[in-house]
Amino acid sequence: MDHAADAHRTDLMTITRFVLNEQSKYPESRGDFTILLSHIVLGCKFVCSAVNKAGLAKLIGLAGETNIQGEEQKKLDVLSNDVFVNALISSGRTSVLVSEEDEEATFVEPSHRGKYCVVFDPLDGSSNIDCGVSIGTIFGIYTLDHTDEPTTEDVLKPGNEMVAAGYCMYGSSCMLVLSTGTGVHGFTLDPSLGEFILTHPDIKIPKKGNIYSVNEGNAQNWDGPTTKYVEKCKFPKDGSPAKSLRYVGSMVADVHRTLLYGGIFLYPADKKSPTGKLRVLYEVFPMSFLMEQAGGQAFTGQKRALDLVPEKIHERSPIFLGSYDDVEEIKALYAEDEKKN
Ligand code: FDP
Repeated sequence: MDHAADAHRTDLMTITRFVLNEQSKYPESRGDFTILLSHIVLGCKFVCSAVNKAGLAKLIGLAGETNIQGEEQKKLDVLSNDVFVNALISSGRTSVLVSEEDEEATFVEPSHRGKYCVVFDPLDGSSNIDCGVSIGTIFGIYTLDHTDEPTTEDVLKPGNEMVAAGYCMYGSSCMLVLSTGTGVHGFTLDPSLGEFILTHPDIKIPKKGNIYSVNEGNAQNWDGPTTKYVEKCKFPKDGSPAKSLRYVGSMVADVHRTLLYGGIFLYPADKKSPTGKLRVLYEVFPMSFLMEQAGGQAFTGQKRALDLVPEKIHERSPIFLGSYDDVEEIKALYAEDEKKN
């Protein structure tokens, strides 16, 4: 009998046990983060279940509303947003919530307030819902550093001040990837137990990868460094093999693959969208936080992504993230371009 394998099967490291273990390293901790996380986990399980039965339950299709970015909202987006807002408020551990689906930040009633601010995209990649492709929830967590009335300033902070970030991918399996600033850990939902189990401890992104991931349909509008970089991926002049292209069009899925296999994910600025498409607070920051914690890098075309200081809650930024060496290459091209201009 393989005792080690048996112990692995019977001594399960659930996400709650994992976070409690982490918490025990900080004697002053009162368990607030564990409680907050358990509410986020609940939201993820609910959305996972809704995504899985979307076709059956007629949740696919438009909800008949448009969100603040002018995009059509899907029924599942609306449902996911409601689920997360309710779960986060009822945790009693949050004061400010910023959701991709809500124009304004939500300020929690004083009776339910706590010391965290959560920024999130409840269902990212919504154009992929109707065809059953992987989608996900992305979140980032800040601490409230005062006891005055909370304001949006409490979340208009650089990503390097986040205390935790993660995403849940609703794919062939449901996986929650989390960092509390001490590495990146992946948990897979065991549907029979209804628990996220640690399956990918201490994820490290390969130093260099052989995949690039970008919407090449926008190529005619790219700037010089992005165009040169993608050209290098396809026609390398140093004798290295050409990179493979993989693009799901769902940030969580594209970033998840990049984290596990290495390579680079880019959503650059272009002439039509000079500030890029992806949102700083709940797309760029959490994914950049995870990339850095896994040993990779995240760059905006100008600076380290986590050093951006957003001025608006729905601000956008170009983003290049992934394997350390691959991001170094794009950084060098932007530096060269800056010297010329
Ligand atoms: P979606 O529009 O389907 O919601 O920001 C949202 C996002 O998806 C990301 O998940 C994804 O990486 C990106 O937009 C895809 O954009 P393009 O369709 O322009 O490639």
